[in-house]
Amino acid sequence: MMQDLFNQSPQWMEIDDGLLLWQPGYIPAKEADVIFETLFNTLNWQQLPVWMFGKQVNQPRLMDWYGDEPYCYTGLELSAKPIPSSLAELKMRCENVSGFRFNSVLANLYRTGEDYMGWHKDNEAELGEQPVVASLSLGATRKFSFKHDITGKKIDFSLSHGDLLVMAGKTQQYWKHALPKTKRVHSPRINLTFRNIKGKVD
Ligand SMILES: O=C(O)CCC(=O)C(=O)O
Ligand SMILES: [Mn+2]
Repeated sequence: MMQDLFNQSPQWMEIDDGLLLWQPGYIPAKEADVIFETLFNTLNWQQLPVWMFGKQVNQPRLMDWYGDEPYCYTGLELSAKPIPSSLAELKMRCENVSGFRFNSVLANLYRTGEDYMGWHKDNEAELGEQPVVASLSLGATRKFSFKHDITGKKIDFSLSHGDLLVMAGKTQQYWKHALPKTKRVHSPRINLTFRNIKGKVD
């Protein structure tokens, strides 16, 4: 928040083969409370099935999606649909602080610590060469982990209400990330990931 006030450029953090921007408390708590309530009550949360090891299973979380372009994510074909105003404003703020443009948002709702996201990369072809993903966290604090493909190095973040974490550079090429299960969390968390889907180039 201080960086906004003084209009300084944000502090990007270099990691081995990657680039992160972490802004804890980027959305002030009171405002984040209102955003959480609005999104919790108004988004079209669905538990979607995905194919895993030849079997159809329900994702261990709920999700919703909006974007200017279709997106093929974990085998799901998400069709284009306009970004609602509640998310468009947040998208603009993520663009302003990161200096990157986004045209879509994938929203995840983790109902309790039992909901999670396994190790993966956000590296679908539609995201281009060096995908930039801005992740905004609301609600319960959860651990978010990175693991380097070659060295096995791990970096853990504790993502709390209002925190922004932008992944850029080669992060999606060399690092997997995950939101592990935990028995310690009993309240919901919403995560918004803003992405830039490249349209079909004919
Ligand atoms: O919930 C999170 O913090 C991460 C979500 C994520 O990695 C994704 O949507 O691809
Ligand atoms: Mn991801």
